[in-house]
Amino acid sequence: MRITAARVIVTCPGRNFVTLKIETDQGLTGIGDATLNGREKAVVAYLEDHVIPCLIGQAADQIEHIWQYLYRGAYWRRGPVTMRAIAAVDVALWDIKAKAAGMPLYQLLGGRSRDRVMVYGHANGADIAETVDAVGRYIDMGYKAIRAQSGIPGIKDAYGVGRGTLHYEPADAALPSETTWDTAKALAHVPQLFEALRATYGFDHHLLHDAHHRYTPQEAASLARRLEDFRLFWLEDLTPAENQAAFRLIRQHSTTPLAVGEIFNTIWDAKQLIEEQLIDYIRTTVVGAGGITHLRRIADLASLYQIRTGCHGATDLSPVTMGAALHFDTWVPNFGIQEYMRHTPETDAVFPHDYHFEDGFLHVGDTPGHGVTIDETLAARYPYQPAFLPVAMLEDGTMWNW
Ligand code: CS2
Ligand code: MG
Repeated sequence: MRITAARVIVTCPGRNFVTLKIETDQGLTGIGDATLNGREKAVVAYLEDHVIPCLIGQAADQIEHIWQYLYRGAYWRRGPVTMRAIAAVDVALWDIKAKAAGMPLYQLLGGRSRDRVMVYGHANGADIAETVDAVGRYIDMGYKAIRAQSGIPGIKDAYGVGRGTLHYEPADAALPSETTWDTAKALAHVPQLFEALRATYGFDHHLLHDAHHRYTPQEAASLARRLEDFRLFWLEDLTPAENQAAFRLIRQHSTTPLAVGEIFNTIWDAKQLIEEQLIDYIRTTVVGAGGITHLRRIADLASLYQIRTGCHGATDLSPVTMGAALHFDTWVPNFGIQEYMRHTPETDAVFPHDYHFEDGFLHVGDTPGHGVTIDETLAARYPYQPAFLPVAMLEDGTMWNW
């Protein structure tokens, strides 16, 4: 089976998505997600100018060979743009291979390790009271695990507090919107949020929190220790992880479980974190870390150290990624949890899929392939809209980590 054509479909049903569609000489097609929030057009160009010309004529069933060709052949290795382009090709080819085999993708990976996939949703509010109510709504929807983020007194546009009750999209302007940060105010506030949540709902539900790279290692260690009594499922992205060794300090002071990795794009970004057991969950994704082929390698390394997967699943990862991730989650032995920020009805209409949510779990479908398609006619009705992620600054104007 040979690749005869490939094209990039950009659509914006409320937010931008970049999808690669690969066609073969046996009539089978496959799709992969290539969305990089705030930098979508960079991946479009990388695919159209530097990847697709190399795919035509290649054997569609040689997934590993093509992965190695695109990774080693680029010479300039790694990075979010390159690895998302490779991921899109990889997932489209796995989709085709599973269709050719007449089986859902999870069967091709090795079959079920579980009958359903535990997910967590995003509850947020302008203040503690609103966030407590929002968590209650997620409990009423059946969620077993809920991420809680609240506005922080004195901080403009604190991370994770969206507009509206269910859907949150941070890429909100044609140029980066400016938000502020103040670590002292955050360190004083976050423990109060989880004290209120545990006092209201007890310990029957998993609670998670995303620190979104805002703290220094010492501040991160302090927060992790102060939250220990509230028994979080995880504290995420506590401190920028370019310096993987920084997590040693956090580990020395706290047993709060740690999750990192949504912005990682290869195994090398996490190797030290995993080998030194500095984290408990690895957040790398199908779209962000080179597709199924590479994510499988990361999960296998993590399993040697009893580290579990916790794939990122924000709205800026398309339903194609969610679908492929669910097949991965259904197979991977060291599964932890799957993030599930619901897409809007407009997005779901552009990307018909066979997975469904029930009582706090996502259930993968059994359609051959990854179970997600794209309605190209509908997609064409939503042209690309420039959208940047915000930037964050300290109150004196110092650039910080958004
Ligand atoms: C967040 C993301 O869901 C999360 O854990 O870190 O929503 C992140 O802010 C976005 O994916 C950025 O585009
Ligand atoms: Mg995050």
